[in-house]
Amino acid sequence: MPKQVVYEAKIEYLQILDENGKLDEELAQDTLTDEQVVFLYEHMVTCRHYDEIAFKLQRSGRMGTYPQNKGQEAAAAGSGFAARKGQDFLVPCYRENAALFLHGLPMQNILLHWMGDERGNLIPEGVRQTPIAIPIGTQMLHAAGIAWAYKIRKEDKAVITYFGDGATSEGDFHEAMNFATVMNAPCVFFCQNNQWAISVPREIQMASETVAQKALAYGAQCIQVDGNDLFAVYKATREALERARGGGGVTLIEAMTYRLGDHTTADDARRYRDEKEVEAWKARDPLIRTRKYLEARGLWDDDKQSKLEAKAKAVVSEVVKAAEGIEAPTFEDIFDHTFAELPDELVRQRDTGRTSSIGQHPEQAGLRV
Ligand SMILES: Cc1ncc(C[n+]2csc(CCOP(=O)(O)OP(=O)(O)O)c2C)c(N)n1
Ligand SMILES: [Mg+2]
Repeated sequence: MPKQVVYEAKIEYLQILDENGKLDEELAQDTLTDEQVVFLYEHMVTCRHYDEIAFKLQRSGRMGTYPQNKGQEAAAAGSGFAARKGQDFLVPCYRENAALFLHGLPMQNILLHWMGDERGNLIPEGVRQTPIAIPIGTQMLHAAGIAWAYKIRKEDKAVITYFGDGATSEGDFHEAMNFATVMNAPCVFFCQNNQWAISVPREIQMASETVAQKALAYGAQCIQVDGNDLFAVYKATREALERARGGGGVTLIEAMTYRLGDHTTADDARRYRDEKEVEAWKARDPLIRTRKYLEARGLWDDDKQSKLEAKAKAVVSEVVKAAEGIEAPTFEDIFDHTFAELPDELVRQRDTGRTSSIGQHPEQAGLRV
């Protein structure tokens, strides 16, 4: 008997707004309105300014490390905009500021986080997102669990989780994909493939040609999109979320983008990255592309740009003031946010400022037991 083909697949790539700001009108139908594109452009410019200021805060010793989002704003903003605020749940990594702010995270929270202040991780009531995740990959498991809970509760909601290309080489990614697909949980996996995992380029980190195809092994749907194209990102994400909410399964979206900055402020990408590659991607900058599109439609000009930049400056300056102006944390704060009822041992630690849990005998430390 001749061999048979038991599985065949193709991966689609979606681009709607090309690098010159030209739109494919047919594909763009039923996507973003002019008003929405203007709104998202303004948001992306504000986020870019925020990113630059965060970088300066670190350089001037006013903040710890910071991972710049620069270059990836369309991937974050377009996908975040496709999720329904206050309903769908965002489970981020650390390069999705634009999505998190769209869903109501106060902008100072991210600065506080990187200033080492735990209050930056306090998500306000009603804002549906987890704090940013620095351990690579862990958040995807949380996303699969949240999505499963939505399914069990029969809630008409979906989850979108963000991660990088490097994270798909972690076991957590595979476990989360397997769990979400087996449970048919309403979960969208959004990979920001920015081509690098610190100093490791995609091609020496994985042997698969695309990240998207990893979905096939788990029975998920997948698509690769131009991650610097607001329209493509928005369309693919909205469709994936709608499908997920309707019980239609899990989707892995691979957004092709680029990290224009260093990995973090602790890195110097010039040591391992070819400047020509960076220059090529600068030409695909999502902000430049979106602006070209708006200008061609008569919706944007230099005057609007300078007004926007002034506004972005003012907004970010207030945010920095809020982050730096917050009262100093108290010693007791570290006991406050984990337990509903503090165990006796921790009550003792809080009240005495001393521990007996690392080998100190309470009596030696002069503590009451
Ligand atoms: C579990 C774990 N292993 C290693 C690290 C160190 N680390 C921080 S970022 C990073 C690379 C992540 O690359 P990618 O997933 O592509 O995200 P990107 O930073 O490019 O957005 C690594 C290995 C970590 N934070 N957590
Ligand atoms: Mg990466």
